[in-house]
Amino acid sequence: MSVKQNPLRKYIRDGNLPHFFCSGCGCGQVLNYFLKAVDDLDMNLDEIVTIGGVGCTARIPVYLSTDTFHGVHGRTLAWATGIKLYKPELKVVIFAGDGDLVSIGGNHFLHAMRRNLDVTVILVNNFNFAMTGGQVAPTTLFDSITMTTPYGSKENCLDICKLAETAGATYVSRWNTDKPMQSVNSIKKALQHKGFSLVEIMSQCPTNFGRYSLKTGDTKKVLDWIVDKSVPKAKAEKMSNEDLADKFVIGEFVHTEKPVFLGTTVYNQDEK
Ligand SMILES: Cc1ncc(C[n+]2csc(CCOP(=O)(O)OP(=O)(O)O)c2C)c(N)n1
Repeated sequence: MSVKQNPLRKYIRDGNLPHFFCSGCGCGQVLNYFLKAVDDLDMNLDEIVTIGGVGCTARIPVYLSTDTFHGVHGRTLAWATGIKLYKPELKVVIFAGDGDLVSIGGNHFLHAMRRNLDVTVILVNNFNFAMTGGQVAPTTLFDSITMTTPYGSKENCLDICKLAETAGATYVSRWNTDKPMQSVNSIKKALQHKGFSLVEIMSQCPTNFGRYSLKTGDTKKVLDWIVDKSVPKAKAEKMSNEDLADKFVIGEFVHTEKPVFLGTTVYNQDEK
């Protein structure tokens, strides 16, 4: 009996499987959505550079057959800026966890959006610092119990899409791992977009977020929690701020055009 191989397998870097994600983690789903988008758009992997900092999400590029930069925590946009200024023709895609992007990497994130740097950021928001064992993150909900907030977090949770909208990102959307088609479509739009694009995908982390905050390691229960809290944009527009306080609005928030940042001098290799 022959086993039919997943056609997206051709984009996976030889020799790097099995992956290191925990059972039930959403990072594999997000990797799959990205590859589906690349395949649908018939993109040439030689023209894509993928970047990850440090974290579970940041490890996604390690499995891809693209040129890949896997570096240090929170500095993905600094490398992306360098790569884009040197070779603007490359498509640069960052995979970042919420801690990587808006905690240690927050300042880079803010200024890359302000400049409208031409990169795509795929953010996996699992509401905690997962790789290091489930510490509180800027996306952790108020009063949530985490490994470092045993009495509940007393910090307000950051809405990353709202921040992106305010800071000047030109494509912004948010989905969850229960919305595969919407996620793939948004990644496709982001990859075709000229300017700073952000696709946030809320994702289940049963191992740490589930265990500490929801008192369950059951993947379905963690995903159900995310789905229950997700409100489509059209419905949210009719709800009060109070009712939306602990909800996550999903949908497309920004899709616009603005000049992109190319630095002051762009060297073309032929001109050197
Ligand atoms: C400069 C630096 N600070 C802290 C760490 C420790 N560290 C490694 S991964 C991580 C958290 C990752 O969380 P997040 O970015 O949300 O990604 P996730 O693992 O949840 O996907 C931290 C704090 C590090 N490796 N380098």
